[in-house]
This record gives sequence, structure tokens and C-alpha cells, in this order.
Amino acid sequence: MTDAPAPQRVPLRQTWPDEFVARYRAAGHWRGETFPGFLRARAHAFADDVAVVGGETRLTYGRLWAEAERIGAGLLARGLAPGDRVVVQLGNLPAFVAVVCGLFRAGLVPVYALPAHRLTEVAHFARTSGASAYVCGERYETFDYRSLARELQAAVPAVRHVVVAGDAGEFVALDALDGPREALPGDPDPQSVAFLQISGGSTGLSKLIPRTHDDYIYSFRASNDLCGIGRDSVYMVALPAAHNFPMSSPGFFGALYAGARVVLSPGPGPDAAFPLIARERVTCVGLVPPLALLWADAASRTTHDLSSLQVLQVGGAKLVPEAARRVVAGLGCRLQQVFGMAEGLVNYTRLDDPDDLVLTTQGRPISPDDEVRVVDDQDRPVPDGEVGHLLTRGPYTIRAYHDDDAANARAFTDDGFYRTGDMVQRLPGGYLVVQGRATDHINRAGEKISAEEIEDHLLAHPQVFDAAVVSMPDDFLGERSCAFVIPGDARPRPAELKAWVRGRGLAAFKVPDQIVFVDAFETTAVGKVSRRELRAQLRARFLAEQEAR
Ligand code: OOB
Repeated sequence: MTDAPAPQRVPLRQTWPDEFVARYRAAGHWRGETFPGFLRARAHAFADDVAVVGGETRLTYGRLWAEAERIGAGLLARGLAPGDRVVVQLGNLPAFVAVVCGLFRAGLVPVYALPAHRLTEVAHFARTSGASAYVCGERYETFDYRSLARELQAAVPAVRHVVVAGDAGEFVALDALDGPREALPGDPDPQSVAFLQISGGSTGLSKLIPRTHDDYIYSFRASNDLCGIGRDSVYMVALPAAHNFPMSSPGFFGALYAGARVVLSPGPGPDAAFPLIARERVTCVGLVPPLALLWADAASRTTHDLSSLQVLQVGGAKLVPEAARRVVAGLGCRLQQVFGMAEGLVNYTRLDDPDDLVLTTQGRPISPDDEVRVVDDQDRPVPDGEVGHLLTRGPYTIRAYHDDDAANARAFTDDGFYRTGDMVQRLPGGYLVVQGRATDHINRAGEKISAEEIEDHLLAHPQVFDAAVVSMPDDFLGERSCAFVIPGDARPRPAELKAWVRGRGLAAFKVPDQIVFVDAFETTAVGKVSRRELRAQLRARFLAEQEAR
């Protein structure tokens, strides 16, 4: 594999103007901490305390650090160099946490893929980040990641190294990694980029989000205070660990920062999680709304003791007030709404907020230095209480995506505010109520789907003349995806089109839930409508027709 081409690598950058750097430091938000720095400190302070529990494995803080050093040194011994990017795709396993900590220890840069991602997405992350390695699990559910690794190396030859947790086949086994510890670098610059997170992908494929040590550590350190996480907490990761919510709001990193215990649930459903909650005395967990409803329902019938649960966080998609009431009634613990984004800004309802704020709002920002603007289509501020576009900047919100000038021009204002794409109402006290998206993307139970991305794949089918993908309200998922398709000469069957999208190597959650054939898309007198208007028209007409039935 040594003659594979070196990856094309654009330098990683995330910078704030000097005056903001000075302000965030003076306020004590940025303290010059780094991932390897705090992980080493916890390993010394709490060496024998359990840090991570998953499956039959229990890693102490001391052991987690030793594993991080072994994995980091092992990767460097294999020829990786600090600064190299590594796509990581693992399920909720202790190995995921150890690998990420090992990458930090060696100055390598994790690029987080979700277990649901397939070749199209993983190859995109590898290409756009300039990755030279891929770390995956052997299999998860029925999917074999080693076959994905083979396809990935064929598609992106710059990915020279593949490391597998479990039976590695022809690849390098995670357990076999080792190397001289002296080769490990010193701690990084706290202002440098620690990892690349992936965006919800509001237009086209996901963009890469460079987050720095200083900014990210601030976000989970401050979250700990707002979510009641301390040394005695037991935090459960029920959603995919690579997602920003269970990673940092306060997430497993917040829990590790606090010296608390992290429990990884192999799946998000009550069957997997409830026995673990009872066994490990879990105190806090974050869920997306459909799961929270499922848990609330199952809690009334379970024989497992859930009495240790103190805080149930719900976020990733809108929790409507009626659902919030059912969740509180079913689980009987404190509810915390979480409205966040991988780009930065996270809002929480506070644990001591009055019930009506907790039930009806998505909270307010973490930081006194989070700046929020709610504006109309011309970027003019709207009065409090009116719906507008949410713009934000602050000490843990990025100023730019990685290597994407076009997206950056669209997504940021000249004075550095991030255009979130969310429509919100701001109430007195700064509480936000999310009213939906301005851009066309589908929030399917917290999984974000770009309409354009799926339209592209549908249009590649020989029997699709045109396609428009929109969100439809769904009682369980919040939103589901519906593809309106103008067929070509012969009309394909819906199942065929779904199989086509799946066959393009995409995550299963992106396959349209529903396909509706239409003869034509309406056009205005001028003969042209924007895709956005078209999608809105189709959606409105379809819903009206359903209503009339
Ligand atoms: C979280 O992060 P992403 O990057 O997967 O998605 C961000 C988008 C937001 O822009 C918004 O459209 C939606 O997800 N969203 C919500 C929401 N939380 C996120 N919409 C309505 N209500 C909510 N509570 O999803 C994420 C990151 C960190 C913490 C929590 C969620």
C-alpha cells in the first residue's frame, strides 16, 4: 500500500478575529486546555475510577489513557504523522472512545462518520478531509465494515491505512497496534483544530466542521454545569456516539471531563438501554424526540429500575409541547430540551426553569458571549416574539467550514455570524422556540437529510425525468421524506427507486420514505420556479389533498 498517492491536504484552520480571542480568553471561556491535556490529568487524578462501560468492558481512567497512548503510538509507528486525518466509523463501543482519545494523543485528526453512513458518504469525508486512514468496527448489525473499507480504498487510494476493531481480516487489528511512546508528540496548541465534525448537510453532501480544543472543551465544560454533571454522574450514550449531541452536550466528553462514568448503550431503544440504566445507575441520557416517546411509553411497563435517572435530555429535532408532557409523565425525571448544532451554538432549558419554559421552548444559549440575531429575509432584526432566521456567533461557533469557499460565502455573514438555517422565535429572557427550517432539509428523527442530495441520486435513475424531495409531517419521526417524481417513458416501481437510492451507497435513513408520481411540476407564468418554491408547492398541495380525503 506504500505506493498509494499522498492525500491532497488543505491546512486545517479555525480562527476568530483577535478581539474575540482576547474577549473569550478574558472571560475564562478559553483556558488553553487540550484533549490530551485533560485526559492525562483525569488519568492521574482518577486512575482507578471507571471511565467507560460498554459490553463486557470497563475501562478505568488510567486504562483509557494507557489505551490512548498505545493506539496513538501504534498509528505513528505504522507511518501516520501528526496532522494526518483519520475517518473513524465505530458503533457505541469502548473502542470508539479509546480510538478518538488515541488520535488526540498522537496529534491525529478524527473525522467522525456515523455507523449508518455508507460508501458515498464515507468516501466524501475521506476525500474532502484528505484522510490517510480509516478506523472501523468489524461489523455492526448486519453490515460488514471491512467490505466498506475495501471499497473505500479503491475509491480513495490516499486512504492507505485501515484499522479494524475486532476480526481485521487483511487489515490491521486495533488490538495489535503498538509503538514506542517516545514518538508521541507534546500537547497541541489549544487554538488548533482537534477534529472534523460533519454538518447536518443542509445543501448537498455534508460539510466538514473544524473544531478547536479551546472552543469544544469550553462547550462541554459549560454544559456540565447546566446539565448537572459532576464526578458522581453516570452519563449514558444512547444515540450514535459520533454525533455532536451525545459527544458534547454534555456528552461523553463532558462526562470524562468531570471524572464521571460513561455508559455506552449498544442501541438507542429501551430494550438495550433499560437494563443498563438499572445496572449502572445511569443519571443522565440524551435522546431524539421519537425515542423519548418510545422510552416514556416503555417505562410504564418495564420491570427495570429506572429510578436513578435524574435528567432526560431531548434534542436534535423539535419536541412539541404535547410530546414533552408525555415524556415527563412517562419517565418522571427532569426534562431538559437541547437545541444544538455541530457548527457550535447549543441551547438548553435550565434544570430549575419553570415547567412552561421547559415544555414549550428549546432553551437559551450556553454562554453569555453567544450572540443571537433573529432576522428577516433581508437580514434586518425582527422584534422579539416574531419568527425569523437565526444567526449566531460566539466562543464555540465556527467562523468557517473546512475548505469550502462557496458554502462559507452562503453560511456566514461578513461580520462572522453563522446562518443556522433555522427559523426561530425569541422570547423575553433569550429563550428560543424553533419553528422549522428555512432551507430544504428533512429532519427525520434527528437525522438530517438534504433534499438536493437525494434529488441528485434520483435524477441519476434512467427512468426519472425530474424529482423533488420534501419533508412531510410524521407522527412518529417528526418529519419523513417524500419524493415527488416525474417518470420518464416507463414508470419505475416505488420499491425499485428506493432500492436504487440505497444501491448508490447511501445511509439507509436517506432512502425516501414515500414516493409519489406526478405528471409535471407546476410552473409560474414566467415558466420558472425556484426549487425551494417548487418543493413548498408540492408539499402544500399534497397535504391539502390528503386533508380533503
Ligand atoms: C444536533 O446537531 P446537528 O448538526 O445534527 O443538527 C443541527 C440542526 C439544527 O440546526 C436544527 O435544525 C435541528 O438540528 N435541531 C433542532 C433541535 N436540535 C437540533 N430542531 C428543533 N428542536 C431542537 N431541540 O442536532 C445537535 C447538536 C448538539 C446538541 C443537540 C443537537
